[in-house]
This record gives sequence, structure tokens and C-alpha cells, in this order.
Amino acid sequence: MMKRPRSTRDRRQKVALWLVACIFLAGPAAVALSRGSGTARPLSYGQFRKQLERGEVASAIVGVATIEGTLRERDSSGAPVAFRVSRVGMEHDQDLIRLLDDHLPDGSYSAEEPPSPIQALVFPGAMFLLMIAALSLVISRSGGFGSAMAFVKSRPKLYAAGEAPVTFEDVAGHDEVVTELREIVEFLRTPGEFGLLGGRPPKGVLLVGAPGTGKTLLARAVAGEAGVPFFSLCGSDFVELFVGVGASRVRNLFARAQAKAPSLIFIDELDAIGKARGSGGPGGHDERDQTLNQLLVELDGFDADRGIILLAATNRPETLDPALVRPGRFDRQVVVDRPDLIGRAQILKVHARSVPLDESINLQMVAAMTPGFVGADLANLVNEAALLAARRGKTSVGLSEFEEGIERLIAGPERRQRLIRLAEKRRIAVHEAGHALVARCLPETDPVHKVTIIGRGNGALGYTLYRPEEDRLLHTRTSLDHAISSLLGGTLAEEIVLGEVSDGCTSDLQRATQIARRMVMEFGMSPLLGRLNYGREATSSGPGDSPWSEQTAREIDLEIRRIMDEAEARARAILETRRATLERISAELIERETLDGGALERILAESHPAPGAVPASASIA
Ligand code: NHX
Ligand code: ZN
Repeated sequence: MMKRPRSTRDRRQKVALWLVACIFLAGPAAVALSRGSGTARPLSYGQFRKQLERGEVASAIVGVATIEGTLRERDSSGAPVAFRVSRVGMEHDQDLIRLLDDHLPDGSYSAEEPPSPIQALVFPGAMFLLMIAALSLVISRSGGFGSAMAFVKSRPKLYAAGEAPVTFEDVAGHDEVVTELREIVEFLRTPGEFGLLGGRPPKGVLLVGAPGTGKTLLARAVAGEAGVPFFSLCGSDFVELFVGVGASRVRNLFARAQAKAPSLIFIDELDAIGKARGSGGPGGHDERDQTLNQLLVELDGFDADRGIILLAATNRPETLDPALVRPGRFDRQVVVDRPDLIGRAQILKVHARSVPLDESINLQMVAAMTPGFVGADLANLVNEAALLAARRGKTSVGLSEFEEGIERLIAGPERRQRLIRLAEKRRIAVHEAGHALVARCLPETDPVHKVTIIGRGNGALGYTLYRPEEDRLLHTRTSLDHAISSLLGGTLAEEIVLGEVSDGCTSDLQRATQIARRMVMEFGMSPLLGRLNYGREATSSGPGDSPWSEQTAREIDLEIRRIMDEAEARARAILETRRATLERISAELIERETLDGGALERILAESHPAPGAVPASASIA
């Protein structure tokens, strides 16, 4: 191939690049200019209609997707205030035209002409063609398709040695994991000494744990402690549009890491490439398989003595291709658990370093309120609490901000619907009172922390919050039975007090049924089916596929049904014998909207029978 003089090539490439840049930049700018929306006040469609009805609109031009015009209101310079309503779309209706006619009768509104079909088609078309032309110019001038691929190649995020100042000091709540990882740090620091006694250095280490538990942070800390470069990529980065790109990225990654050895490679979400081959159904997974094969080749190819270690993270190790976890590959697994009480307190301490806390606050208490939270959740919580304190005009963050922050993280921000019909408010209150009362009357449930009929951003109209007193690791059969009963308590209370149920119970029933199903299928808690594990859910895709007989399938259904029925009977007995208490709690809820654990206790203390007294009819299960 003839070589073009370099200067010409460079110049053409520059021109082409400028062309691309201009089109990208000029497009939106031109649109913005033509709209003249520089100082227009953005209004929602609703606001606009309201202002129109109040006669506050002076003129309006109704466009295809926008309404622009001026208000009667004047700004500081005496000019009428311009406004702009965008994303009107569907809401253009006959009603609007009538409104405009009524309120702007002197014809001070008009409709913008829709763009002619020619304009609408030709302009974007021409832009598109120009872009393609410019892009292909760039590609052809920069050396053909091979380097076009480089364009697509996502470079691994590289943290040079010493540049990633994360150390084990920054990792709180994972003492055991850190102990295990120190060995890897030692190896990276002095790769040679490891093999002195014939020991084989680790090659690949798999960090296994739920999302947000700090696996990436741990990997960075290993690199930081060892002072080696850290190449970080996410598994899903490898799974791309074009067959072969993923594999070439793997090759590229290892080549770069080898060049900088000793070094650390970190692949997050390994399961994205490492899923068992051929598990994804027929066809379409060649790309992932190629990528995985390349990864295996590289894993076998690199000589561990050179001081490269591969760390990877996954939250589903069981889905990984068995070839990946064979000796000499990812042969070590380190479990990064959800932090326990002590771990959470340590993590909170790290995140609260830069946040002024109330003197009264004790992070131990916050840790106790957040069972199940992972590091990322706790970081969010501290942030949320700090924002709330700022919004409330406080100079330090107190316990109440943490409490509200926890609820926001679990269920979203408060959503006080302005308009709830009294009958519905009553139903919500009865429902939540039912949950709370059943939970409170059964010995093996978590204590009720709070009951409320104030809705939340997640769509719940009301909810009952429990407070697990310590991290519960195991659940007895009784505690699962009781959990189902309290989940059913809401709907049952509606039925008992209001005569019929509503459609609000989906999520309660889902959760209750899931517990019952797992009791039967996973925990061997059904006498009829015996202590067998039938696997999670049915994996069958067609009839006759299921790993158990039809007879067993029927028995599973019947046993799930029996557990649910017994739990329902238990809850019903509690609610029927305490009908007055139920009504009392819901009345208080309607009045006060939220009851905390203490308020609930006070109501219960004045009521009969006492919560602990189990009615005779409830002893059937
Ligand atoms: C509906 N919403 O779909 C209406 C609009 C029964 C008093 N007909 O069980 O709010 O029914 O104890 C987390 C958990 C939405 C998020 C449950 C989001 C339920 C909630 C649907 C109370 N509390 N149901 C409950 C409820 C509903 C929903 C959720 C969620 C209701 C119930 C929502
Ligand atoms: Zn409910």
C-alpha cells in the first residue's frame, strides 16, 4: 500500500474531526437559537392552563410539541415575561382550543405551522448523511477498519501505581477479607519470594458478595497497598455489539497489564462474561463465549511469576462457567459478606468522617437500625441524612435525620397525597393496623418499629416497619409461619372490619407466598414432602421438563396452600378476638397518621385481651 505523506493525512483527518464536532455542536445550538428560548420561563402544561384560566396569559403560539408566548406579568425591565411549555404532546386537546378562545379572544394566539414534510425529512437526513461521510473520512484516513475498532475499544480504567490512594484503612467492616487479601499484597510487592518454598502463587481471586458490599473498593485497596498499577474493567464492557470485540478487549487488557507488571487486573461483574457457556439458549451467545474463551486462554497463558494478579467480583458465583474456577484459574474465593452490626458501625464511622454529627448521636445505634444494609447503602444513608439536616437548617446531623434517611432508602421519599378519600384512608389505616396487631401478638416476629398511612415514593400507600433487634441469621419454622401471618394480617383486617378485601394486597401476598414456597421447596419444612430440596422455583420451560413428578408438583401446591391457610387462620383468630383493639389502632392512625412502637404499645396496654394471650382457636398450627 502506498503511503500518503503524513502531513496531508493529518490535515484531512483534522478537517473531518472538526466536521463531526461542528455538526454535533451546531445542531443543538441552532435548535436552541431558533426557538429563542433563552430567557423563557419554563411552565408545566398544568401551570400554563391555570395561568390561562386566571387570565394571566397575554399571547400564545401553539406549536407541535411546545407552547410559547408571553404573560401579562412584567419583568424588572418592564418587558412581558416570556414562557415556554415543553413536552405537550398528547395533551393538545379540543379543550385547550376552547380555553384559548375563551381567554385570548382577540386572536392573540396562533398555531405554529408544523414543519413541512420536506423540512422534516430532508434536514435530519442531510445531517445524518454528513455525519456518516465525516465519520467514514475519519475511519479511512486513520488506517482502515482495524483502527476503527480501536475507536470502539473501551480502555480499561487505569490507576497508576500510587495514584489510587485507597488502602485497607479505607475498608471498614471486612477484617477477615482484608486478612486474606494481605497475602496477595505481599505477592505483588515481592513476586519473586513467593515461590521459594515451591508454593504456587495465587493467580485469580474471586470476590463473592452482594452488590454494594465493597468488592471494588477492596480490589483498589489491594493495588493501593501493593503500590502497583490497577486495571479495572467491568464484565459488561466486554459484552458488546460486535463479535470479537470482547475477546480483543481481553487480549488488550492482559497485554497492557503485562507491560506494567507487577500489576493488578480487576474485572467487576465477572458473571457478565463468565456465565456457563451455552447456558443462554440457542444461538446469540457466540460473542460471550468467545470472550470467555479468550479470558481462559489469558488466564492459562500468563505466568504468575511475573506478578500479575487477577481479581474479579461476582454476586452469583454459581452461574460461572466451571472452567473459570478450576485450579490455576480463579482458584480462590473470598466471600465479602453483608457487614454485621460491628462492621456497619465501622463503615458508618468512615463515611461520617466528613459530616458533623450531633453530640447525642451514636453510630452504633444507627448500625442497629440498618440490618441488611451494605457499604454502598450506608454511604447513601450518611449522605441522605446530611442533606436532610441541611434542608432542615441544622448545623449537625442527628438521629432523626438518620431515621428518615433509612426510610427514604427503603421506601423512597414521603408522598403525602393531597387527596385521599376518607373511606380509602380508613382502609389503609385498617390494613396497616392489621399487620401491626398480628405481628405484635405473635411471639416470633420482629417488633413493630412504626406504622404509618403516609405513602412513600415506591408506591406504597401505607406500611408497617419492623425492627429486627439483632442480625437474624436463621429463621425457625415458627418465625416463618408468623411472618406469613403478619403479612396476611393487612388484608384480613380489611375483610373483618370493612366487610371485603381490596386489590392493594399484591405485594403482601407475593411475599407471603414466596416464604411458604421456600419453606416447602427449599427448607424441607413440609412433612408431606419431606426434608428434600426441590430447588428454587420451577426451572422448567415446558411441560414434562420438571425434575419432579406431577404428583409431587401437586403436593407442593397443596402444601404451600396449607401453610398459607394455617397462617391465615392464625391471623384471623388474633384479629377477631381483638377487633376492638384493631379499630382503636386504625382510628389513631387516621388521626395521627404515624404511630411509633411506643404509641402502639400504649394502645395495646389498655386493650384486652393482652397481645401475648393466644386464643384457643389459634393453636391449630
Ligand atoms: C393499587 N396501590 O394498586 C393502589 C394504587 C393495601 C393500604 N390499587 O401492603 O400500598 O395497592 O402494608 C412496597 C410494598 C405499591 C411497595 C408494597 C408499592 C404495594 C402496601 C401497591 C397498602 N402495606 N399497595 C401494603 C399498598 C396499592 C404497592 C409497594 C407496595 C394498601 C399496600 C399498593
Ligand atoms: Zn400490607
